[in-house]
This record gives sequence, structure tokens and C-alpha cells, in this order.
Amino acid sequence: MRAALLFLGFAAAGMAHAENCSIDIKGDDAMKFDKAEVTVSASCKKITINLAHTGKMPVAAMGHNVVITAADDMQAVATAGMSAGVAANYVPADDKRVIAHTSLVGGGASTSATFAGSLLKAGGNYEFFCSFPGHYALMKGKLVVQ
Ligand code: CU1
Repeated sequence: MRAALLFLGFAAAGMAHAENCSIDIKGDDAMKFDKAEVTVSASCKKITINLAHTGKMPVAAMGHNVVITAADDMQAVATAGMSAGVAANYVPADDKRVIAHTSLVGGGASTSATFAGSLLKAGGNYEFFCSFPGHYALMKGKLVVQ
């Protein structure tokens, strides 16, 4: 009896898993993010991106940001971001394909950005990537919404 109650307790705890509303990513001087996949909850009212650049190189040489788009839009937004230039954080202005993005930071710096959770749909196919020219080939990952 006691074992059965314990089991039920664990099962209930497993179902009520905590809501995750933050995307915590580190970038480094080797042009890498520390994660290839991040999961957020579809129920989040707001989602915060926290990017920490753990390297030492300056922003002009090894700047990183985090941009979120539908997976199908990643390449086009990365290309448009390159044209937008460093003053625009390599993110095209007023581009509806950009769901969210942080500013560009260099080594030792951190940045955050918050966006409405309603911009993401459960089960959607999203990517996060760095739009610094040439970086998205290596610095990208899957954003899972569940
Ligand atoms: Cu980067």
C-alpha cells in the first residue's frame, strides 16, 4: 500500500513538470554555442533569451547574438542580417520573420531579450542562431516548443 502511494506521488510530480520560459545559451571564441537544442513551454506568457559570451575576443571579431526564426526562414534572415550590418546587430530591421533576437555581444559580455510566448506555437519548427556573418553555419540549434 505504502509503495503504491509513493509511486502515485512520483507519477504526479512527473506530470507537473516545471514550465521553462528561458533560453540560456553560452557562446565562445571557438564560434560555438553550448547547446544544440533548447526546449521552452508553450504556456509561457513571456520567454527570455539569456546569452553569455564566455570568450575574450572583441565583438568586431567574434560577436555573437541569438536570433529566433522559423527553421525555414533561418538562412534568408541570416543573409539579410549580414546586409543590415553591425550597427543593426546583423539583424534585418522590421523583418516579420525575426521572432526574437538579442543584441550582439563580445567576449565577457552578456545580454538578454524578452518576447511574447504567443509568438511560438507548440510543435513548431524553430531555430536559434547567431547572425554574425558566417557564424550560423556552426552556431545554430533547434528550439522545441512543447
Ligand atoms: Cu556568433
